[in-house]
Parts: sequence; C-alpha cells; structure tokens
Amino acid sequence: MNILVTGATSGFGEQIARDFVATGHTVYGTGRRADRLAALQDELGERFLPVCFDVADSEATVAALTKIDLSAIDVLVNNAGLALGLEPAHRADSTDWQTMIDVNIKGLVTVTHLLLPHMVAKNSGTIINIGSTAGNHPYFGANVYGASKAFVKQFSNNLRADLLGVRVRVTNIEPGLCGGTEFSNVRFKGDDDKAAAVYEQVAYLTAQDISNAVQWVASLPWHVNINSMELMPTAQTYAGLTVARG
Ligand code: NDP
Ligand code: 8X3
Repeated sequence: MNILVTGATSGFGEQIARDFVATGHTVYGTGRRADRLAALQDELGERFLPVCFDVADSEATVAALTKIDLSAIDVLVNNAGLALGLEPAHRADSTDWQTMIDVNIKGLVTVTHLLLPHMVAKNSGTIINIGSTAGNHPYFGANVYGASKAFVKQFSNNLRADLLGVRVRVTNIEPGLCGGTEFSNVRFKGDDDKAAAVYEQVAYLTAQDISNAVQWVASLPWHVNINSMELMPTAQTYAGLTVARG
C-alpha cells in the first residue's frame, strides 16, 4: 500500500512511517523539518518519500501534495498537530489559538480535501485521523487544543456519513497521555523540564502503542470500519467533575 503520513518528522508520525515501511509499504512522510525527513529517508530507503511543507499554509500544502500521484494513496494518516500552552482561556495567547486552529483543523481539512476525491473515484481508501482524548473530555487549559480535536472527531463522523455506500473508511484515533514524543516540548515552547515533568512516574502510552493501533485499523478487511478508538494509559482515567470550594 501507499501511505501518506503527515507529521512524520517525530513522535507518532515517525513511528507510524517506520512501521509501515518495515511491513513492506511505501510511505510519503510530511513535515516542515527537511533535515529530519532526509535523515529518515537515508535510514529507511526508497520506500520512504519525503514531502516537505507547512500544513498550516494551505497554498504550500496544495503545491507540495499535487506533485505526487494522489490517486495512488491508499491510506491517509492525518497526524500532524500540536498543542500550545496550558493556560486557562482568559490567559491564553491568541496567536497560539490561531496556530492550533491552522494546523489541527485547517491543515487536516486541506489535506483531506485533496485526497478524498481520489479515494472516492477508485472506491477504495482509509483515512485515519489522530484526534485525542482532549476532544472527548474537557480539562484545565485544554481550551482550543481540545476543541480542535473535538472538530477532528466530528469531522471524522461526518465524513463517514457522506461516504455511505463508498468503500472509503474513516477512523478517529483518540490517544490520552503519550510520552516519548515532542508533544509537551512543543506545548511548553522548549521548556524541556516542564515537559519531562508531565511524564514523571507514569507508565504513559508510547508512539509504538499508537502506531500499533494505526497498523491494526489499516490492516482490517475493507468491510470493517473502526469509527473511533480511544486509548489511555492504564494509569490515566477520567478527570471527574471537579468543584471549587469556598
Ligand atoms: P510531535 O510534536 O512529536 O509530532 C508532531 C508532528 O506534527 C511533527 O512531525 C511535526 O513536524 C508535525 N507538525 C506540527 N506542526 C506542523 C506544521 N505546521 N506543518 C507540518 N507538520 C507539522 O507530537 P506527537 O507525535 O505526540 O503528536 C502527533 C499527533 O498526535 C498530534 O496531532 C497530537 O495532537 C496528537 N496527540 C498527541 C498525544 C500525546 O500525548 N503525545 C495524545 C493525543 C493526541 P514538523 O515540526 O517537522 O513540521
Ligand atoms: C494529547 C493528550 O491529555 O495532553 O492530546 O490532551 S492531552
């Protein structure tokens, strides 16, 4: 199969790319960091094909992706995304909010809009979106990040509705706390100590766990559609409805 993985320069996307290549597939891996993509190609060989662009820039996204044969893509993994900040909404940075909307929502929509007509035309394809538990459960400081992942969830559901009668599958994977990626380093803008503290003494999910879920979803026979899959570390559970006293 030919797989397009956005955000393949680190974390989930890099592991997903590695695992698809290891199982004999061809991966088009995207990201802004050309050096990371080139290093991955050196390591993985000709079945890893770098496509470098900023998914927040819709013109750049269209220009980069229309250079490849989109009709050949069997699986799209919409993984590129980020959280910025963990402040309550009234103290959050407006630019951070815009960036999360640009990448997590607009970027994902732009890539999907490019790929979907090709999948429908050949009556075959799988779209795997990387949502989050943050799209299902509110938590302190998640404001626009969580809302962007709620968008991804409902967009996935609505794609399923529109694709009735077509052999194109859509899955929303919704991970909880997952360490070993750059997610918190990005969220805390390079404050690596603060990022590391998030994962202290917790048996968190890993990029391998998420890649395993993606590989499984993609490997199922065409008549099986996993609508959504929420994964949490056993050590994590629902936050509960907290109250303020006094
Ligand atoms: P990483 O920060 O390790 O990876 C994020 C990837 O997204 C990178 O490859 C990055 O590439 C890419 N990306 C970010 N912004 C852009 C952009 N503007 N244009 C192109 N690519 C971009 O994080 P994770 O692997 O942890 O996260 C991957 C996805 O999983 C995200 O959507 C995240 O929201 C989601 N998620 C993460 C969880 C976690 O706990 N880690 C849990 C639930 C969901 P580059 O910087 O080179 O552009
Ligand atoms: C990433 C998981 O809990 O930081 O989406 O929102 S969380």
